[in-house]
Order: sequence, then structure tokens, then C-alpha cells
Amino acid sequence: MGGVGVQVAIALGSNLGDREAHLNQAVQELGKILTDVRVSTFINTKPVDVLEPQPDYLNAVVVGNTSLSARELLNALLAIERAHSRERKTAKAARTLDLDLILYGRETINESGLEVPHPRFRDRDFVVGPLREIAPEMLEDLP
Ligand code: PH2
Ligand code: MG
Ligand code: MG
Repeated sequence: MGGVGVQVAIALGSNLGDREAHLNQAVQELGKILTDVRVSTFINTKPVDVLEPQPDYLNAVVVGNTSLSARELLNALLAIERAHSRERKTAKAARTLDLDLILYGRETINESGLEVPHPRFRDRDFVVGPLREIAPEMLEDLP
């Protein structure tokens, strides 16, 4: 760990446009708000739990430390999504870039739009796999 602030895990996903460019740019942008950044391998995954046929996703996880509050971090993630022309027409629709806050230290937060640990991440191999690759210790002793 080391560094200042709280260690956080963020899941990245893209299944529209140049998926790799979206993820690479998101990693760069996350580098401005996190220190001690670790980036997983980018993995191609079949869509899970979606409502209509969709292209495959490119998924990854980024871990780092931040001095932002959870709400400030969430707002920063939403701003990065918007900068990638993310549209929110329907839930779970295909998207250029999805940035989900998975873990904020060991805190449990249940506020509108802000739930950590992310309520479904343990069932999502495309999050657990990359997180285990770069920060297996974060998967231990979770709330
Ligand atoms: N995200 C979803 C729904 N389904 N499936 C995969 N493979 N990857 C994702 O990132 C993903 C998904 C909603 O955010
Ligand atoms: Mg998501
Ligand atoms: Mg999301």
C-alpha cells in the first residue's frame, strides 16, 4: 500500500467505439487523481446480465490511493465518463466507458448512487479476476 489517503479499486469497462483507447485514456485520467496506481491486464469479456445483445466488453481494474472523499471520487469518475461521451439512455446499455467505484478502503457506504463495496462485484469475474491480479490483499477481510 503506502502513499497518502485511502486505497480504492475502480472497475473499467467499454464496449462501444475504440475500447482500448477509451480504457487507456481513462487510466491516464485516473493517474491525475490517484497515486501508487496499479493497472490490470485488459481482458475481453462476454456481456453479462444485459438486456439485449451487445458487443463484447474490454474490462480492467485500476487500484490507487486518493485523498478525495468517496463522493468526490464518484463525481470525478462520472466526469471522466461524460468526457468520453458516455450516454445513459437505459440501464446496462452498451457504453463507451463505464467507471465503477468498487472499493473505497474498507468502508461501507450506502448512499444514493454511491454504494461500496459495489453490491454485485463479487459475482463479476470481469472485476474480481483483474482485482486479484493487481491487489489480492484488497479481497481479504472485506466488510
Ligand atoms: N458491465 C455491465 C453489465 N455487463 N458485462 C461485462 N462483461 N463487462 C462489463 O463491464 C459489464 C457487463 C454494467 O455496468
Ligand atoms: Mg458497471
Ligand atoms: Mg457504472
